[in-house]
Amino acid sequence: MDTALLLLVLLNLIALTFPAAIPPRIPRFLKDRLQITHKEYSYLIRNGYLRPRNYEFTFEAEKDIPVVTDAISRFQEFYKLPVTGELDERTRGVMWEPRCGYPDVGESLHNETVENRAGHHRVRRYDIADGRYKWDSSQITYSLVNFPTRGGIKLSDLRNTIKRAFEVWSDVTPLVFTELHGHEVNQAMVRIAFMKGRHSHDLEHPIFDGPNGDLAHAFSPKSGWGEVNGDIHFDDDDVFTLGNNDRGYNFFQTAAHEIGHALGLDHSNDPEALMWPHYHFMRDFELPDDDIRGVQALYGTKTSPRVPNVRIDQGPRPKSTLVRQPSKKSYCTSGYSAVTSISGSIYTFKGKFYWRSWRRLLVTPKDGRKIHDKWYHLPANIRASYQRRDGKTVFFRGAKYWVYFGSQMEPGYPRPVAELGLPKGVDAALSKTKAKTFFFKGDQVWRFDERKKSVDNGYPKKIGEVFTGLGDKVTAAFQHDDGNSYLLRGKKYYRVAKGKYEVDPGYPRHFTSDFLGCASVTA
Ligand SMILES: [Ca+2]
Ligand SMILES: [Ca+2]
Ligand SMILES: [Zn+2]
Ligand SMILES: [Zn+2]
Ligand SMILES: [Zn+2]
Repeated sequence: MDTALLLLVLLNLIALTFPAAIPPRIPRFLKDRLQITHKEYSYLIRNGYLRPRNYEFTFEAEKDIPVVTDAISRFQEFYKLPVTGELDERTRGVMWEPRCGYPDVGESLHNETVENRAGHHRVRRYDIADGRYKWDSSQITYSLVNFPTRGGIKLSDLRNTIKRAFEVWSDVTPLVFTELHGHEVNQAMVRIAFMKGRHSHDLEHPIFDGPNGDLAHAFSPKSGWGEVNGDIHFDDDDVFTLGNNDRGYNFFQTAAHEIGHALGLDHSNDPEALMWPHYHFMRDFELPDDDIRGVQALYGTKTSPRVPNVRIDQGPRPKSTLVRQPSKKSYCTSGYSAVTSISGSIYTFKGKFYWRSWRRLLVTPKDGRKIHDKWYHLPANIRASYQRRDGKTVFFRGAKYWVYFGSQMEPGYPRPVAELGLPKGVDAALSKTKAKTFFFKGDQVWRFDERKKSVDNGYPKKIGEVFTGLGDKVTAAFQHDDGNSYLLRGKKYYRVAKGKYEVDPGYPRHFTSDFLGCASVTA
């Protein structure tokens, strides 16, 4: 591999650490014009200020500059600084205060999308994401998976401090917290661990930054993070202590804050609140009113619980924090009802779940992610999907189709496929050229003109009349960024080269081996 290609691959891997396509590094002309460092730019992305996250720089100053200055303004607004859109010394100072690694606004660590929640933090102080991310049970189990290597807190003191941090929340709600020990540690709903740097196989999992900066992060219940939902990670490069001194950060208050996230609370823009993103030591700690209102909005008050006090079986947790166990029905042996290529990533769909891979590297957890965590209001059992050349993604199921820009559904959808001149229940969609998209159903194929928005004359035809060597059924298809078309039947796929309508020699091959990085399967 030559150096330029290697660099390209590395840059793309870096891009994967962010859930959407805004570049992880700022273009030089913006960097110079706005006097912003890569580190500051990356802070704005990480904490949810750069929106939309699927923005691509145009290299036209009048378009690109406001994207960044608006992000700085939103940051200044959240932290109650003079809103100038410029990184002055005071703004920089606030930016590098020790803080929680959970984002401040818009996107939070409970899903990959942003825009529909913009503005909530202005309406009210605490933020509970419409109450979607909470535990169904008031009986919540937690565990201590490992221990800090720095700071020298005795294990018994650590346990006791965590217990008191949970009591901060159970004092004002019907919640009951129980610690699990020994072999049950990984079955707890809230698992607490001390981790350094990159500490997960999930490339989208936030990375710790060494001493200071981010001190900890946590994942909302029932969010899109799979097995780490509800978990709390402390940065083991930071020093935690029991008191308030220069040697480290107060463990009790940091833990109480992170438990707030593990219960479903987002950051508050009330600087007095425990859920304020920064670490501010509070003398004579008492849970502030804003946090009480927040947690009670989710779980009810202590005297009149809104949540029935019934244990709901959450199911066993995976065996280990860091090593994912292969599920019985592996994504490697599965067939997929739809496959699409979006900006170079392969998305596969089955039932309620989707998987994403990039250059054979599975980016989502092996058990997949919920479709509606990425595409709001999109139903399960998607049968066909393609990315239109205008960047929008189109999904088909039964008699309807949906159009999305990023994670947002376009207004007015779903709409009937009949208006496109297509039959109900298409099996697959292939955006073969800029102007022409092919739809497959049974042994027939329709050629759709994207400009005229209608099916071309003479269609449908038999698949064999249009594509040679493909057989008489296509179950999924995608046009990839290498210019080739890929068409699946069950677990196998055929490649049709750019500009051609004939299957390349050497096909079919096994789809999950070539695109999801699975071990080769003898066909
Ligand atoms: Ca840190
Ligand atoms: Ca399909
Ligand atoms: Zn936080
Ligand atoms: Zn983590
Ligand atoms: Zn502060």
